[in-house]
Amino acid sequence: MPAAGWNDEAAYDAERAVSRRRVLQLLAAAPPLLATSGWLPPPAGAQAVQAAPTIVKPLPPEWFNVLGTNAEMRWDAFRGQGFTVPNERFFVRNHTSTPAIDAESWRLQVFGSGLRRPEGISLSYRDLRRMRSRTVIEAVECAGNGRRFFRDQQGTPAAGTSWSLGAIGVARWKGVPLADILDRAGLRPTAVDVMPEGLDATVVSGGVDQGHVRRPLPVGKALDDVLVAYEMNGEPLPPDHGFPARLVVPGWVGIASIKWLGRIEVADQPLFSPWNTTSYRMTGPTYPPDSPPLTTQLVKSAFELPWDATLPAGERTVLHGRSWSGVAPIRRVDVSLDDGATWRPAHLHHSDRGRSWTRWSVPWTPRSGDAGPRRLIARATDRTGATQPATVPFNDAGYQFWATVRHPITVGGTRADR
Ligand SMILES: Nc1nc2c(c(=O)[nH]1)N[C@H]1C(S)=C(S)[C@@H](COP(=O)(O)O)O[C@H]1N2
Ligand SMILES: [Mo]
Repeated sequence: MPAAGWNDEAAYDAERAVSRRRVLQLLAAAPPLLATSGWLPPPAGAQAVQAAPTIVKPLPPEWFNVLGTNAEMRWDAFRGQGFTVPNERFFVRNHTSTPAIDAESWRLQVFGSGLRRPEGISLSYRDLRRMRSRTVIEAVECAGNGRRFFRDQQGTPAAGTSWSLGAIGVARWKGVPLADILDRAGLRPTAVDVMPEGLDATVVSGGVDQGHVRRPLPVGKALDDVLVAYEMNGEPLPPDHGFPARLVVPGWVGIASIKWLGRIEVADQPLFSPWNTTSYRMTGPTYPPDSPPLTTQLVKSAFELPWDATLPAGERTVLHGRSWSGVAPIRRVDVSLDDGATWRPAHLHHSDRGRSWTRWSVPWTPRSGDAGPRRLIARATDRTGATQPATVPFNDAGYQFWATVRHPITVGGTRADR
């Protein structure tokens, strides 16, 4: 069993059956799989919904908001889904474009001054799949998830992709512990940093080529719980999510979980890249110039409800949502139905006892006296006692908006009124 608290096998099996059905539909609609690469071409007719050409999978607008080269999951479309996010609904964050990689010729190079022999080792896809595997349920969440609320709730827009709360997904990942790969490569006790690098196109920003997407991890984290994943929810990694192999770095900002892994440098001195120096650090009025690179994600919550939903008065509804933290499991969730004036505890889903998210619900029967616009708020607390604040200090790049989000709805008239 996975270490991270998978307790909902029935829901998992149901999801897997659905995704298998979906694959069969795709196969029926599309040319045969390119057997060696696991590449799944988009089904016929997908062009109509393929708004971001840098992403390979279909992005139906009822499941995704497309934002530049990225696509966020719509929380309103996620109502009633199981614990994990099916691959076809998982958000995508691409600095450039999803590459097509042939698994037969693919190699993972592990090298550097932190190894007994600096030339290191080269692993094939088959080598990787033959090593001892581990399966975990973990979230991947973008550091900028919730960014638009710096503007919408606090009046200060931040630069970057204007995510709502949908730049998170939870999946069941299978792969090889990075610790085992480093062990096989001959890690020296003097090793300090481990830098995974992607095979997607290099990133050009302001006319300067920044090289391939890469970001160092301290060796302590690399040896702790990091996975080199090759399966996502029981299928080979989809092209958009890092085929043939990606890192999954539990609890940390999504940029740490490098997709389309090609090289891992292991060094006996600190390593640097634009992604731990220029970006993915806090900068701005209240932050010191030497703020450290971002690591763990903070507490957040989302309702599985349309923005500006209308709920009829006089009818019982059950509000659903999820809360998560990269630091510790969720201990409690409080919900306000009146913009923060009063709070009631949400009912937590008993089977969700992991490090990734926790589902919750709150029953509510709005009365006719409640008619009109109002805001719903969910506020989660994790087991370290960290509770979502009402506001957070601004930072230039809009990272880590973990304040409570005020979700607008309207209570309509009773059925008799309408
Ligand atoms: N090689 C590579 N790895 C990458 C990225 C990328 O653009 N290239 N984006 C990162 C960011 S910022 C995030 S949030 C996650 C998103 O993972 P997903 O697209 O599978 O949801 O991948 C990370 N790994
Ligand atoms: Mo990200």
